[in-house]
Amino acid sequence: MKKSILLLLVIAAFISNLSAQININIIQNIKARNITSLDGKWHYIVDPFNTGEWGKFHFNKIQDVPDELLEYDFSTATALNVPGDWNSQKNELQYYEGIVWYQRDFFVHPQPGKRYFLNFGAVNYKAEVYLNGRLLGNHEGGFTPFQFEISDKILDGDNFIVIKTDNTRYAENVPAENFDWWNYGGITRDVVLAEMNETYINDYSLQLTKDMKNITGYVQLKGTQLAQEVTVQIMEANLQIKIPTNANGRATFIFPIKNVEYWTPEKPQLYTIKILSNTDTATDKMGFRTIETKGKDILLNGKSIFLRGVCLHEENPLIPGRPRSKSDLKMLLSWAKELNCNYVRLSHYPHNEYMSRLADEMGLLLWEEVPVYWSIDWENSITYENAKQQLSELIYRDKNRASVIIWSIGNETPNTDARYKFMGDLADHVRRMDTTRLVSAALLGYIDSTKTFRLNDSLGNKLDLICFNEYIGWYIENPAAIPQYSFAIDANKPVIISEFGAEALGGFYADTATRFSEEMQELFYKNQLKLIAGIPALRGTSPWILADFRSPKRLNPVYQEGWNRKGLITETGKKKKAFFVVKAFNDAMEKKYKK
Ligand code: GCB
Repeated sequence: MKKSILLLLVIAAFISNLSAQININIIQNIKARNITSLDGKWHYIVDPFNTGEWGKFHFNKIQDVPDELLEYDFSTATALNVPGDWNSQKNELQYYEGIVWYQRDFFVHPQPGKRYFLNFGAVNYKAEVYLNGRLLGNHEGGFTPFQFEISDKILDGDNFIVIKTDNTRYAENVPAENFDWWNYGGITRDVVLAEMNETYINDYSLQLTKDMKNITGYVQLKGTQLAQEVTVQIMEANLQIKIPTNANGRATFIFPIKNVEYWTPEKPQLYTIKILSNTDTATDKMGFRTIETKGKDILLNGKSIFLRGVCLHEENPLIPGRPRSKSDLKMLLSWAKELNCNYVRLSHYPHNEYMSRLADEMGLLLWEEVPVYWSIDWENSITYENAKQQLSELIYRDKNRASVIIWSIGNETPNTDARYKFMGDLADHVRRMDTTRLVSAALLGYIDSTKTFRLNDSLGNKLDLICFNEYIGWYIENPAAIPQYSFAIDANKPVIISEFGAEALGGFYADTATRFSEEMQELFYKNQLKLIAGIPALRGTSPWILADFRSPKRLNPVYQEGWNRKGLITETGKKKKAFFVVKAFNDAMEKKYKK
């Protein structure tokens, strides 16, 4: 065996070993399995005093005899749509933070020899899940999937699920108590029931090696027939490999590629992946590309690129609320495409899995992030484990997406020793889980007496990119003053300005010196883009933000009314003047990097 192949095999085994140690039990790409959707109407009870715990709401009692005292009743309670946050569905729940109980029935005929799983795309923030009155388990973190096996609890015929959801903010949570977006609560993503064979394909990974010559990865079975032969096929390229799984159900592989076109934003080539075992088949769509940095450059498939981006919240401003379907998400990414983006920063928490799958199809590179945002309880080991778990769940879920090139471990965090330890450990953790992507965080800088922006954050040493947010011309002075500023960034790494932006109320026209006017926002972008274009290592920008978004922190009664107005697009979907300034910049950068 060639030395390089041997080394790759060792690396593949090492990676697969590490991911095996992470405590995640989720069927990869569950939507492509034998599933029943449990979306739709769920009964709900708002419970600000946690009465349901004492009243045992999880038993879902129905009054048996007329004199029975029952102080709750799901069967006659009104319903909320799932997926969907509660805030945008009921006027009286717009500002509600606390406990809401959800309940629904489902009917199933369990088949002999099959296994059954309940899978949730996301519940914000805590979920306590019961099936037929029995506790299945808990999940914490509002933006990542979780799953329970219910084979031994499912009944033939009618079943019921009760979930206690709670989006109360606490200082030890991730995110903590203070953040600049709406704290949408509830079952915000799809719920599915999956029927699996006794031994099934639980997880798999396929990655292009750094030399772009091989595909490396693993297949993980679960069940009792763990030692099998599995086949991995890349259909359109006519490639296939057969490999045995070991006693733990794991097969690692590496094989040379032929006839594979690399994935790029310009040509987002995806392949049908089929994984076959004696007891199960899994399918997926994947693209293959490499991403690395070399000095000040970001190399996609070995070629220097510029990330023409924009930041995004997972919110449909037209609702306004959390997106409720794939088409809501497609609308957001289509707006980014109209801005001529090849890149999107999915801030500040893991977005819906559909987002990265759409980005794979549409040709958008992604920055994905966990909500380690502003002030976190840095010295609390439980908080650290929570952040690490959310990060692991995100990486586990999206590791096969070609679009995802950056894992961000947080946003605008204070430069202290405790935070360095917390986030430095997160960075190390990411590198252990995934060696094929870049690690980053949106850092903060400072401005010295000569109006020079500088960075002095040792966390930068742990990261592949220099990314920072800056609001010169909005929180600091005004847009007309921007030309007086300069940047002094001297590291030999690519620089991405992960945020810069200014607010404008769509349709409010005035002069460039008037706050919240479209003209002031337009001038802000003209001056900012001129200024940052002078940074020699600039390799990407993600203006804050694509569309206006709701935030309880934005209280100006005339211009904001609970909206952060830094969108390039209004809450009704209209492009502001600044949109076209950013688009022109993107067009110019596209031309420059085509050469
Ligand atoms: C920031 C934050 C972002 C805010 C934004 C703003 O620096 O990262 O979450 O929404 O500023 O509008 O102030």
